[in-house]
Amino acid sequence: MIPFEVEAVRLKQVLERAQRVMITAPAPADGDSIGSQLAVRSTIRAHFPRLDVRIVNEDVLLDRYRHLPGANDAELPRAYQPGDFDVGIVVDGGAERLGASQALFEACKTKVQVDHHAVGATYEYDLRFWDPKAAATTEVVYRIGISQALPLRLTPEVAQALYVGVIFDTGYFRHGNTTPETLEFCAALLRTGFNFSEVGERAMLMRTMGGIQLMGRVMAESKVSAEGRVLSGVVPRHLLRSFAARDEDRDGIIDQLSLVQGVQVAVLFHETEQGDVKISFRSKSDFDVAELARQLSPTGGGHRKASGCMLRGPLDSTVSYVLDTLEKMLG
Ligand SMILES: [Mn+2]
Repeated sequence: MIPFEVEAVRLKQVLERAQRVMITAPAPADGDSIGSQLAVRSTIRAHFPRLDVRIVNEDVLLDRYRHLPGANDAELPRAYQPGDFDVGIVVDGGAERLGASQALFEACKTKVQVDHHAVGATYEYDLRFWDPKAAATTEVVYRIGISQALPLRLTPEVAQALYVGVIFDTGYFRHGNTTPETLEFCAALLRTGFNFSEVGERAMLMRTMGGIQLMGRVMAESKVSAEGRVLSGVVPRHLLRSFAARDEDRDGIIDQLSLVQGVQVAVLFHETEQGDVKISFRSKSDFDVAELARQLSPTGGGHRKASGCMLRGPLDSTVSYVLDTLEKMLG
């Protein structure tokens, strides 16, 4: 693994002159986003104890990540004004997707990106730590941390934050983005001795009762199309309400759908509070779902095997439109 030696020296110089640093991520902050943010904050605090470093995200952090040490300090953008921070660091996704945090980030004198997404890299950053081959952004953070300029102190607290990023983005080391380097990096994390079984279960596997009932219903009502190549599930608002489930309870449903025999592309439609439709894609073939997401929406994107986009409602016509588009692209 090649550390980001040159970039780390430059980041160190920037931080030496800084006063206040914001670490942000596109919404919704997932396991990789919050894991990366916590580890970046620890590294900066260890080297520059006088610096004021804040984690600022558009949405309230999901309950499943609250057990990570320091995660409860994450703040909302409304607590700040543009100009409050002089260095902005965006992790795990481009600055163009920052939503309510965007204005704060734009006003930073130095804009830094730490990421592994292959697409959405049009934004002009002052400094960029980017590797599309990294399984997770936390792997990129770890590599910054093995530089001589900004060495990371790998405590059990930091290790579990980095670990959650990797298991989230690799689906517990199942996806093709897992490399020998990923496993070597995780070996270093496990040597710090944190309870990886418990940390992983809480962040990834635990469900509320309403969540598991919602999952059951969506799967029972999932529909096959494109001659059996596509399986899609729909989560309308009323269903969420009837099980007293929350938005995040849809997590994991798409992965389960994609594991049905013969399915090449799985799709999950999720109606938002505002009546928009959030769509997730998983590909089990060579079909590039990042390209599909980009075709459907300018803000869509992700990875070849896992992507997503947001479209306007109403739900029913959006479902037909997306499934038709997908079927045409599949040929
Ligand atoms: Mn990621």
